[in-house]
Amino acid sequence: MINKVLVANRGEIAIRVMRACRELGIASVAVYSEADRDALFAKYATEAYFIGPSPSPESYLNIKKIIETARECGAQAVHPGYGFLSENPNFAYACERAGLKFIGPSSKVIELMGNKVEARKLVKTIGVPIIPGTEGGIVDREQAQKAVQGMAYPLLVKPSGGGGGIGMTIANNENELWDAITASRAIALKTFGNGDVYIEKYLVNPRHIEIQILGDSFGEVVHLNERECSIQRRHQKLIEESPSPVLTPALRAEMGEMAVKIAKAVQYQGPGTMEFLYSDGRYYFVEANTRIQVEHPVTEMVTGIDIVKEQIRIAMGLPMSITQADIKLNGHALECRINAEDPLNNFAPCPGKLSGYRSPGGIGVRVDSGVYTRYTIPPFYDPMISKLVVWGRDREEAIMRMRRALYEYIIVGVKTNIPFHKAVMENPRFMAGDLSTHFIESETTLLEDMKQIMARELPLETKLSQIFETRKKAAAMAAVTAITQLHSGRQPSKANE
Ligand code: MV4
Repeated sequence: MINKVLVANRGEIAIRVMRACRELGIASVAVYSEADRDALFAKYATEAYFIGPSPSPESYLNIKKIIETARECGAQAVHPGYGFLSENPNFAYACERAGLKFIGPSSKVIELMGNKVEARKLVKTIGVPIIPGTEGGIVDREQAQKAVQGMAYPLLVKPSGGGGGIGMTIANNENELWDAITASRAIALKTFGNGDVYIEKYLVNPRHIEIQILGDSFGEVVHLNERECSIQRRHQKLIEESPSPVLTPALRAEMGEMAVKIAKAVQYQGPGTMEFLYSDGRYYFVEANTRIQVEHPVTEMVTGIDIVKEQIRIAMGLPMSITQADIKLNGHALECRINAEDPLNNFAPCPGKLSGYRSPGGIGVRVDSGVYTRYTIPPFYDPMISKLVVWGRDREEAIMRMRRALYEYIIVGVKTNIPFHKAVMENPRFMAGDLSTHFIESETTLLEDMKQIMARELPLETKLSQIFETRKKAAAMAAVTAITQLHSGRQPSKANE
């Protein structure tokens, strides 16, 4: 029985989880750091406990303190959210040992999938395509040369102990190979405490397509179709969508089946994501994520399934409320991650006080956020303000709706990446669905487009900051209307749908 869940996370995802708890009639417990005394998630919870200083190693990463708090308040389960301890097998194991249900897969599955070489080996044996490459255990120059014999350059050296692109190093030729291995190993050792690396053929311009799966304790596994997450910068995703503009129904079904096969092979429980790279009509498994992901709402919008609610039901030992036959793809969803960062200063984080804040609304708009007007975004954590998610009957409607929502968004006091998102929503290649993981670098006009958008809006921005600083509410409403007048631009084409 679960009637109280401790949420070992903060911000919008903590609220997302607590919302699911409320709908299930379950009490939620927040744990918060010094910097989060005024945070919304701590107020939203049925109970909230202070767990330590602002730096996350002393609070959100403090396994002992979190487990102690869970036991003292009588929670039966712990939800880890994403980031922080969500993919730490030691935390899952510590929960298991303390008699707390870790809401996610078992510590064994987290550990297995956390080792990229082991995950690769496993999916290969069950017939899932992987990128041609080596196993781990690269020790010296000679053995490395041997391991890559017959493989064409460029090659990519990847750490075995952790994913997300950290420490990946390209080798363009034989002369660069050992340096790439040494560089990758050093980063791997420092960030993951494991210097083992493996080598793959480098895909020059792939798309990132991931399959959302759900597995329950009865061995049932379903897939909820794909999300395309190719628009990213330095391994930080910025825009995600579902369905992918590039997948055919046949390929979608095939990749879905492959993802289910992987999950079944490890008796996967809870929501998970199988990450694939897509290039020239082929797809390859790259890694599995064993957590609820930031971009899960995109899938919720097109399937109508509450993934977090299913996750909690699964943790309670209940069967999923859906079968594969119930899962339909309805329309199109887009997500823009709205970050407090300066788009004109290399997207540097820009925490601070939101002196004015009004999020968009209306048909087909969902905003997942943990902020409110006059809240101060602390400098200690990731500077995401919200996830702006829209639904449309097709991609074209979703893009028009996203533009409309972006123009409604009022954030005064901190710089945000909204101008960047506006520029992308009017970019011809984006509109045509021509995406790749190198989209941002290769679209050299984006920065200029963004500057133009910002220049166009400068008078209003100035007016808005004056208004919000003097708190003239009626004037703020007038400015909202005025901002929507700026809404203009190219129409997305249906050509590539
Ligand atoms: C690759 C690749 C090209 N070739 N592997 C980065 C995150 C990690 N999950 C896999 N990643 C990549 N693996 C081969 N053999 C290019 C990337 C990659 C990437 C992948 C997904 C999304 C964004 C990316 C940005 C740069 C590189």
